[in-house]
Amino acid sequence: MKLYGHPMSTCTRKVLTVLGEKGHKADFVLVDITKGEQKMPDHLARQPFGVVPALDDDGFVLFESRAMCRYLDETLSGPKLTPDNAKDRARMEQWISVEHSYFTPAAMKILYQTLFAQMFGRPGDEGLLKEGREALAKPADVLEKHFAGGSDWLVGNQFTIADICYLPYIEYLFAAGQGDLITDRKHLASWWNRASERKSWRVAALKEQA
Ligand SMILES: N[C@@H](CCC(=O)N[C@@H](CS)C(=O)NCC(=O)O)C(=O)O
Repeated sequence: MKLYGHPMSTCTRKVLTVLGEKGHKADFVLVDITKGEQKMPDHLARQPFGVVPALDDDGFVLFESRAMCRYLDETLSGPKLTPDNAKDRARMEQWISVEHSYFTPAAMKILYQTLFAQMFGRPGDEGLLKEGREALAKPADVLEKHFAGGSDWLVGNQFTIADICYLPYIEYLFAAGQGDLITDRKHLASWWNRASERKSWRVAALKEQA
């Protein structure tokens, strides 16, 4: 199995974390997004939108990181990252949808005006940063309320794909000096501490890739 990606890519890291949880490895093929390799014809044949990651499982080629996470969980041996019963599975999907629809767009808005602005050597726009922070407050409050109810993870006591989907964006919020959005919410912060200590995540995260 081959995973085409980049170690700094949030979406690649989700897939690496799932692989780590399952106790499997894929052959990692670097697509250097800093050099535009994701827009080259050979990669576009795997990922028509010209982004990373892409997965090739013995000729079965898949794009979209969340689809890869579900596919790998279902097909690989190892601990299950998806609940068995319908209600819990629906809850997992609910939290993945919250991540995709509300949390990540707001986080990316913040990151473009902070971390990524610094990387590209341009100043961040304070107004857009404020908008991003305001937008992130709502899903962060919803998560805080959920964890205040006593659950260790997003779906009761089972660590699932839903927990994994948030990790790369939160790691970058801290790297961007915006970690107060998490630490100001003590139950969300406790979950982050638990989740980010998992070996699978630590291996996938930037600091361990360097
Ligand atoms: N919906 C896609 C998003 C993939 C994505 O945005 N990848 C980023 C890195 S995390 C990328 O390749 N950026 C380079 C570019 O936009 O050219 C997925 O989940 O796989």
